[in-house]
Amino acid sequence: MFLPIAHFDLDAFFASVEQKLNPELQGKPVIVCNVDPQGKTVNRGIVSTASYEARNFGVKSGMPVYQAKIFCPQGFFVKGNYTEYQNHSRVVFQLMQEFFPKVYQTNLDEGFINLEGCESLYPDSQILGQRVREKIKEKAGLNVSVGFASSRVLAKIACQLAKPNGLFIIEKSQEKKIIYPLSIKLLPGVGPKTEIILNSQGIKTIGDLIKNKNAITKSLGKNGVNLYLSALGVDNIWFQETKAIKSIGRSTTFAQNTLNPTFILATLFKLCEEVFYELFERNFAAYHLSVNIRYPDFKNRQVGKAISSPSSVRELYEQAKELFFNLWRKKEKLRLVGIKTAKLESSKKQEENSIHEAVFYLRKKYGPEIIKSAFTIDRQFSI
Ligand code: TTP
Ligand code: MG
Repeated sequence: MFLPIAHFDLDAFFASVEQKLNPELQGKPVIVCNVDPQGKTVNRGIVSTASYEARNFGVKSGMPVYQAKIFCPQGFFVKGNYTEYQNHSRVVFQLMQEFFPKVYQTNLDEGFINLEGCESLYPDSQILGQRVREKIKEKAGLNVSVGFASSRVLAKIACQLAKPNGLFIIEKSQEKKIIYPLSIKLLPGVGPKTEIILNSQGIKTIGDLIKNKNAITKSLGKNGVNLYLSALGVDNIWFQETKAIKSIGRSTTFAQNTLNPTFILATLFKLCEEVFYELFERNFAAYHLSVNIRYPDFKNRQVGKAISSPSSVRELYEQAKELFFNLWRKKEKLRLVGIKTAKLESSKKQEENSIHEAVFYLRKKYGPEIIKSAFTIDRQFSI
């Protein structure tokens, strides 16, 4: 049977890349943590993702690392390697683009394939889904789950039902039977807060949500309308094909709270480097910049401004630094610093960018540590 939309999502993505690169980790509970600027995992950080072996112990994305260590003391806690994740992601998406004309990346590790018009080429979604899974395993060495359905939202739900390492197809005639009894947690757009609100209204399943249209539009407004459409399997605004990346940012939680400006600025510089090279890679010009800080009591402050698109890391950093000093009063300890660029527009690569290009390729090939600004060397190691 042919279905027009496929959704694919790599399994335990960061952890699977770590397991692939280090065979000793295969079959083991692996927990990828965000890392401090010295490259060490920190108990104060959070879990980026956990391998399915670690999930059996209750470890989840977003959990504080210290808690993950309580749940799974025998776990292998590894620091992330974003460059490797980007490289693996690129292999997967290039492969998909070779086979299919309409591939839409929605995240580093997930995307849709629109197969409308391809019915005679790929008449059987079951066979196609297995081929996609085999190809990704063969070329990228990673497990992927795939869902097929008549719309994007349903294909995304199907993909969750396929996990881990599986294939799930929701045929048109089976939609209600499959979707209605599912927990609202599986409906895209329902996060922990929305779940609490819906539960308080006695709404636990997607079927409940459909029966309570008025109640949810009252409690959730526009989001309620979008959720209602999703529950019906209709692609609302969240699923439109043009939905593009709106911002690119990075943040770092310090290993210890710090008020050392040299150290904080070196960290800010490193974040600027990462963001700058991601903008460069994606061919984006950014026209808005914001800086955020978090205090030890978890209070956050943020400030932003319009910028002319930065043409070097240094330029981005100088603007970020200015914003940072608008926010931060010396003598205040900080827990986290972050930057975000937004108002992104596609830009043409310029010939004069050859230095950036050279640095970019060195970073891609050998990792971000291969070439550093003198500004960050040494300064990062003193708190
Ligand atoms: P997900 O696709 O949400 O999760 P996953 O690939 O680890 O596991 P699965 O899809 O099998 O459920 O996210 C993709 C990657 O994004 C994930 O490997 C790590 C990163 N990530 C974070 O850094 N923090 C988070 O809170 C989440 C959810 C993901
Ligand atoms: Mg995934």
